[in-house]
Amino acid sequence: MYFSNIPAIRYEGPNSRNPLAFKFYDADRVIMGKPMRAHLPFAMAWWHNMCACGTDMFGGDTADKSFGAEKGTMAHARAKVDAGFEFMQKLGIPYFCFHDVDLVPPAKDIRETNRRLDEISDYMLEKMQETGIRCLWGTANMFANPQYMNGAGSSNSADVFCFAAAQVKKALDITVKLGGKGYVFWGGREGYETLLNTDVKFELENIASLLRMAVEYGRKIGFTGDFFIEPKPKEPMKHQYDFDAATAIGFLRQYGLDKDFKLNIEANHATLAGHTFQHDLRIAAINGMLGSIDANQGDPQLGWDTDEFPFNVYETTMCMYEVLKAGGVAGGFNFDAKNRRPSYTDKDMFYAYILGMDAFALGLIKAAKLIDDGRVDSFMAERYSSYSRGIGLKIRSKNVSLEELAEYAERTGKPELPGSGRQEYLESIVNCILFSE
Ligand code: XLS
Ligand code: NI
Ligand code: NI
Repeated sequence: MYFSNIPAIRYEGPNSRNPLAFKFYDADRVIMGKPMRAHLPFAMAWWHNMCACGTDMFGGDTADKSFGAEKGTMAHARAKVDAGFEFMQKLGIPYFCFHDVDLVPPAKDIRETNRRLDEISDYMLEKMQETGIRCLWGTANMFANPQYMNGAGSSNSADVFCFAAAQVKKALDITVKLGGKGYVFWGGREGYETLLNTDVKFELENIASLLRMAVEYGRKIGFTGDFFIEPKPKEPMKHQYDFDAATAIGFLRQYGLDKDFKLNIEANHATLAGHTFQHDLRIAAINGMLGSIDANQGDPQLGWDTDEFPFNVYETTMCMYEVLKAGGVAGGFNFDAKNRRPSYTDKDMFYAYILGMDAFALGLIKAAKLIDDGRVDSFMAERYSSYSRGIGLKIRSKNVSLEELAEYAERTGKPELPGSGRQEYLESIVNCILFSE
């Protein structure tokens, strides 16, 4: 036991003062016909929770995640598995997500790294069978190794491209072995710093080739889940190709990848793109591409991917509103989030997940109320009601020409103003729902 001072975390309700209890996440509570656990398939991100120790650009580790073993060894890799499963069990988290390099220390030789991955995934499978915890998605880290300085699929080096292919192949093998529901491509360094040295079209074509080969190989070895692109506009590169949901969807369609891919939308990435989290969720959903969610939040005062645990209930409410409207997500809610650097103790790891899971549970409760209340939805329906009759209906049924519309306009004269948007009224409804029982 690595967290022997931490009990299993239970639901105690909003009045509980016990920091090691859920205040809102009540797994069995039924909301809109489904228990919370079914609405909110949470996942633990291996990299932040089991690996990241608080190092930043100005200083080293604050947290100790050696779990009693020497770092960089297979004993440490196994200790992380033990600690990770204990952590997820204590919180009732049903899934995990991983990068290849989160699981084992990479060796100098890729064959040895792959052997280590085989070994650790055998051990993980045992733990999965024992606990019932499952894999949400896997991915390959193709951004940390210096060889990826110019990207993986977008690299100017064909040899680097091959190495990336080898990594994707192995990460897919391990994902399939662990029964992962999805496979993610976050284009870590798929982007550029300057157009003076970058052939954008060439790089985009190469990325598409890598993705197509991944789909072909994945299907061949029996992967039936979704592939995901995780859009992000910047960081580490100045320009990243998968800027936002709309851009990624355009790319997938252009290269015929849209049948196999959906999107993994991360809150902090949407806000870095100058959108709200809700915006990117909506764009993904209306295109049938809302696959999975990286649950975190950014900081409006900081311009980078701070990957904070979600705390802002307005945001989680609007997220869950989109998710409920979309009929749920096929994937899950992966806490791609890390403790703040000064929150470095074991307890903080639990507090962070309790905060995040509660923030989403509260978001779910409030979003269901918003839908049930109906005022926002009925205002929206009313707002477009001129299209449900007469000339509007003709426009909707695409059963009219430009000439006919022009004639109609001349006949009716100047149109009336379109009706108030009532934004402040709607915002006050949201506040009433958020801050009443
Ligand atoms: C980084 C990304 C990363 C992906 C997985 O900003 O969010 O953590 O989710 O590679
Ligand atoms: Ni991120
Ligand atoms: Ni992410």
